[in-house]
Amino acid sequence: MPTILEDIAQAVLEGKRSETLEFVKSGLDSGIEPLELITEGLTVGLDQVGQKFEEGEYYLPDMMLAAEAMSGAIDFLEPHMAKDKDGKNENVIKCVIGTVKGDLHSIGKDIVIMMMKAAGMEIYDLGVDVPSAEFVRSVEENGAHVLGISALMTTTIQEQKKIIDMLSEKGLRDKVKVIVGGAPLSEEWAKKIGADAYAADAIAGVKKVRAMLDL
Ligand code: B12
Repeated sequence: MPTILEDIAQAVLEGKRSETLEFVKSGLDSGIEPLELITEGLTVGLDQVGQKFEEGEYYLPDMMLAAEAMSGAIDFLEPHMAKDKDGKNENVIKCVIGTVKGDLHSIGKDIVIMMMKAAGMEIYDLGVDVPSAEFVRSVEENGAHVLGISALMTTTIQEQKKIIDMLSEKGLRDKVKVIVGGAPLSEEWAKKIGADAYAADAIAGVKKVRAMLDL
C-alpha cells in the first residue's frame, strides 16, 4: 500500500488538483507536519514531473496541471504552518522577494515566503517576471533588510546579477543582504554574482537569513 506521501506525489504527478488536496488534508489529519507534506510529498511529485518533461514524456499542459495541483495544496497548508515563537527580533526583519524578469516559476518562491512568514519575517512579495528595477525600488522604499531573488531557468539566472549590480549603482548594496535561490543555482554562482548567500531550499534559506543578520 502506498503511503499518504506517495499518494500525494502521485496525485501531483497526474495533475489531479482535488485529489492532491484530499490526500494533503488526510495527511494533515493523520498528524503529518505541513512541511513534511510539502518536501516529502508535493515536491517529490513535481520533481518527477520536471524529469518527465525533460525526457519528452510530459508537455507544458501536464506541467501546468501539476503546478496547479501543488499551488492549491500550498495555499491550503499556509495557515497550518506553525509560527516560530522562539525568535525575538524576527518580526522586524523585512524581506523583499520575487522571481526575476522572464521567469514565471512561483512555487519555490512561495514556499520560501511561507517559511519566512512562519519565522515571523515581514514579506514584500513582488510576484514573478519582476523587472530588475522593481526589486531595487522595493528594497529602497521598504527599507528591506533582505532581498530574496528566485530564478528557475538557466536562461534567466543572469537577471540576478543585473539586480545586484543595480543595487551597487544606486548605493544600496551594503544596506541589504542578498540571498539567491532556484534549482539551477549553486554556491559558486552566488559568489560569482556577488550575492551574500545561496540556499538550496526554503529551510536552508531561513537559516541563512537568520545567520546573515546574526539572529
Ligand atoms: C512547475 C514548473 C513549471 C510551471 C510553473 C508554475 C508556477 N506557478 O511556478 C509552468 C508550467 C508555468 C512552467 C513553465 C515553463 N517551464 Co518550468 N518547470 C516546472 C518544474 C516542473 C517544477 C518547478 C518547481 O516549482 N519546483 C518545486 C519547487 C519547490 O522547487 P524550486 O522551484 O526549485 O524551489 C526550491 C529551491 O530551489 C529554493 N528556492 C527557489 N527560489 C528561491 C529563492 C530564494 C530567495 C531562496 C532562499 C530559495 C529559493 O527553495 C525552494 C523551496 O524549497 C521544473 C522542473 C524542476 N524540477 O525544477 C520545470 C523547469 C524549471 N521548467 C523549465 C522550462 C523549460 C519551462 C518553460 C520554458 C517550458 C515551455 N516550453 O514553455 C516554461 C517557462 C515559463 C517562464 N517564462 O518562466 C525547465 C528549465 C530548463 C532551464 N532552461 O533551465 C525545467 C527545469 C524543466 C526541465 N527539466 O526542463 N514550468
